Amino acid sequence: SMDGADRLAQEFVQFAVDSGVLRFGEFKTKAGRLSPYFFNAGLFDDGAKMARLAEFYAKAILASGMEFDMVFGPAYKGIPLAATVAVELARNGKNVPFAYNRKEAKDHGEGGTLVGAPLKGRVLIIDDVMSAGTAARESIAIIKAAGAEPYAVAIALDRQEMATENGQDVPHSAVQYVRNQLGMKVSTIAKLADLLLYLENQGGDAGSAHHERVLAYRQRYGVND
Ligand code: OMP
Repeated sequence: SMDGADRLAQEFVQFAVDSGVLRFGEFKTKAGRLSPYFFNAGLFDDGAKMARLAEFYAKAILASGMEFDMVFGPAYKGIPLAATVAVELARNGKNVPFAYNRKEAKDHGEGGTLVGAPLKGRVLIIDDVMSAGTAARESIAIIKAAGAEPYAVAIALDRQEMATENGQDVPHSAVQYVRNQLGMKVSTIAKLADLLLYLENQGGDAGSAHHERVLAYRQRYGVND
């Protein structure tokens, strides 16, 4: 039988499919891989969907038991995520400071590239997807440069595929690297394995065709859990 995390993951995959966020077809990933599925968090594009998305993040974060002093949203997609998750955490009794970065430094007014609460203590990075790990590395560098501790990462989807280092595939995922090499905590709502289980339970011709293609992709680029 399913535990709470598995059930939350299945509900989330269904929500992402219903919202058009999780799609099947042919997509090129940032690392240049041809993927049979793509998760575009930018398509959680109304208030109700954002609220529900934030609930999923907050549940996964609170269930993980990770302790943190503040949240950080990397520009651009991490900004609304971290903002809405901070709201949801506060509604659940955990009100923490919130910050985000700009992509370009401002040369007037308040200046600088960081906005919101000063980066300090144990920082929880909130982002959408981890594939090869490029985005996570950038956030970690920003937090360290500010003298704070990159403590944890919360993402919606762990694609569980090989990270890249200097353009080369390596035999571990970005999530595994962040956990094992950097010693950070990672909270995920769903992962590739949950997506495969979802497709398996879908049945039908479309469901099994998608399942087959996603399995083939995992054979080529996936890592073991
Ligand atoms: P990495 O920085 O390589 O870990 O890839 C994560 C980023 O890839 C995300 O922040 C997105 O910009 C993008 N992405 C998705 O949003 N959804 C996917 O399903 C796959 C990717 C991707 O390009 O790998």
